[in-house]
Amino acid sequence: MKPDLFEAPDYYNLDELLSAEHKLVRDTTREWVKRSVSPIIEDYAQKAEFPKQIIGGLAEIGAFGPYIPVEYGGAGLDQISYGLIMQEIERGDSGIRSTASVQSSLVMYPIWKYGNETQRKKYLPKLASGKWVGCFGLTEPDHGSNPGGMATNFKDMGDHYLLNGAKLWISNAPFAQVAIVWAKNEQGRIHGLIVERGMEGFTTPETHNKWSLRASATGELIFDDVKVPKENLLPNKSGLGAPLGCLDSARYGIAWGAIGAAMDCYDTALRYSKERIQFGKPIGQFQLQQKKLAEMITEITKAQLLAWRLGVLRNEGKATSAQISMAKRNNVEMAINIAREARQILGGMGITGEYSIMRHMMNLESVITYEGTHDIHLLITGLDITGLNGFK
Ligand code: TGC
Ligand code: FAD
Repeated sequence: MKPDLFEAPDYYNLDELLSAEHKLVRDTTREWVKRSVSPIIEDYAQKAEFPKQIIGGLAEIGAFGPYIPVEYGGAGLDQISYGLIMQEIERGDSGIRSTASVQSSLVMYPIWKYGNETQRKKYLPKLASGKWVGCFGLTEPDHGSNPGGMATNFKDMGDHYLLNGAKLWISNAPFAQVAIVWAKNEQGRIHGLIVERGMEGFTTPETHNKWSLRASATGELIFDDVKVPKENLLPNKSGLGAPLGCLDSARYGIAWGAIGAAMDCYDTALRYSKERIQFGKPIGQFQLQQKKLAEMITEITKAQLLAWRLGVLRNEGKATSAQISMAKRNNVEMAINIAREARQILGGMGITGEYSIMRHMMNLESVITYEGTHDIHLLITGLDITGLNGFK
């Protein structure tokens, strides 16, 4: 792969909206990505393997629980810093951002928000330091967009719960030490359970043959009469709103992350357009290529403004789930379109692993599907503005 020469576009001087802490967090993450992700990522994507050696580095830059309080091992940062960390990591690779998103928003967040103090003290420091990696089991083979229909269930056996069922498409599953699992009790109410690797009857087979997120490990969670200690139930929230609350935080992170992937594609295509000569001129001099590049920077700038404003609203505790859906949907579509256009600017070179664009483009096919598909987020906006439910 070519050396990482990334320079971030900032067409509207958005840096002026960031605090000194935001810029420090962003620049530290950017440097770490250049040093620890860029040199190895293409190789790991080609091998379809998650680079486990970067877990310690992710913990050191504060990517595991950026907004979790310091007393539990988190970085105690605000929502804009969290977003900037996701942006910079996804600039390197969406699969690496996935690992950080899942750990922070889908594992640490529910333990912090819905767990008790004993659970917080037991799990959060281990997760923040990267000693343990977690995963989040909501999706099932027959329940993807409609998680409320889930079949995974647990029974109260007096001194423990008995868990049965299966989850599919779970990021980090093949190597995670702990899983937050969403399951129905005998009354059909959804609860979160903390399931640890090693519990009898719990297995995590890996999902192979992915053309997307190849540097992220994906798998199943299978529960065959797993005895879960009663103290592993998250006591402070139940119902579908509990897992959806975690998704709000992760979807917000993706709205920023997608900007990172788009910026990398744009920056690569811009540089290439000035260096590649055809018909005696740099291809960047041709109007058709300028149209592509000008539209890219316009869309990136709009996405940056959307994410920043959403971050301000989240810092004030005012962002709605529907606002988060709009940003996730818009920014991921923006990124995938830019990846496709940028790939064309590189001509044949665009399909090789010498450049990051094709990897970003394939990764974004997962990002546009997970955490709520592109269609589901449109329907969330539709419901919000009309009051009419288009899902069912
Ligand atoms: P609905 O009746 O609308 O709602 C059920 C209850 O949930 C509440 N609620 C929310 N609460 C918090 N945050 C949200 N975003 C919420 N949205 C809804 C709602 O108020 C209600 O509460 P209550 O108290 O009245 O019961 O539910 P529904 O069954 O009609 O479904 C709605 C729908 C389709 C929007 C929802 O189920 C959905 O978002 N589906 C998409 C599923 C999804 O996003 N799955 C993601 C799995 S995790 C993943 O992909 C991780 S990838 C990680 C990585 O690698 O980065
Ligand atoms: P389906 O729900 O079957 O949807 C198929 C199509 O139908 C989509 O186009 C969808 O938009 C459309 N559709 C569905 N319902 C409607 C409707 N009401 N109206 C109109 N159109 C509709 N899940 C986890 O729980 N944890 C994870 O860590 C995780 N990681 C993932 C990693 C990867 C790489 C991938 C690909 C997925 C991951 N997922 C995870 C699962 C992901 O969240 C689901 O794939 C996603 O929610 C969609 O579910 P589905 O694949 O079953 O598609």
